[in-house]
Amino acid sequence: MTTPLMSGQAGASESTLSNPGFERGDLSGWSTTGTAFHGSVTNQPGWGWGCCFNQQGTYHLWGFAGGGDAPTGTVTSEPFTLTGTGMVSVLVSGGRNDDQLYVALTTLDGTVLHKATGTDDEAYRRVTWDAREHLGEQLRITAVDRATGGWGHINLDDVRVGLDKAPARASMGSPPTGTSPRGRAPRPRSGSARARIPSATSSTTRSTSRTATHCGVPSDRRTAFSPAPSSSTATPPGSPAPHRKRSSPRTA
Ligand SMILES: [Ca+2]
Repeated sequence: MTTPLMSGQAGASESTLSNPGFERGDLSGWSTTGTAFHGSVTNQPGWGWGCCFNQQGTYHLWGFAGGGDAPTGTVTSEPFTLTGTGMVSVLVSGGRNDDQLYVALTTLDGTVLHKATGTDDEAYRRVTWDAREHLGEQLRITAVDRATGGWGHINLDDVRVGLDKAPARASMGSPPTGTSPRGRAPRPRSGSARARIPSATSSTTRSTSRTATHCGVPSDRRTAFSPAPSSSTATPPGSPAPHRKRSSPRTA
């Protein structure tokens, strides 16, 4: 019912990434460590007992597909130059663990600028990062999986570089993380312009402490991440909420 703010339907992203949405059906343009993402590029629309991932296009990176939850590892994109609007957005889903499962925007030396974990849900949601202060720089996208237990996987699709407009809300942070004591459901606040984008200050000498905060991993799980835009939910039109299939009820 809510219409997406951003036109996520726009086919392949125009970025300098050669395979930003895994539409080549493989991991070309990406490099891995470990085994978590081996065999994880899939065209599956659902995860077996539920549906749907709602990936962009045909293929996506389902962290579970290769070897389940147990394997660990990383997958990292080739470098790209941040151009256009300075926004970088990704589709993320999978397990929720801010420290062990996340997709990150990093510098070439691996410094994390922004990151987002899953929400214990396989359905993708779009996360948009305002990276305007890094326009012109070379960056990468990395997915990290250090988790081995239940929900120990992270999924990624459709990296969009410099295409999305700055969201109406602050996008400094990342989506809700597992460390939030307030629970997992961000309160929908339709229409409330909750935060302002400090566009005027984006080119000024903003204190680097902000970047440092993100890079340095918040000391004691302070709420460094603002809630995700509630309007870009992972529930697309026509998609039933994922539910567990129970054993079929017995009828007389
Ligand atoms: Ca895709």
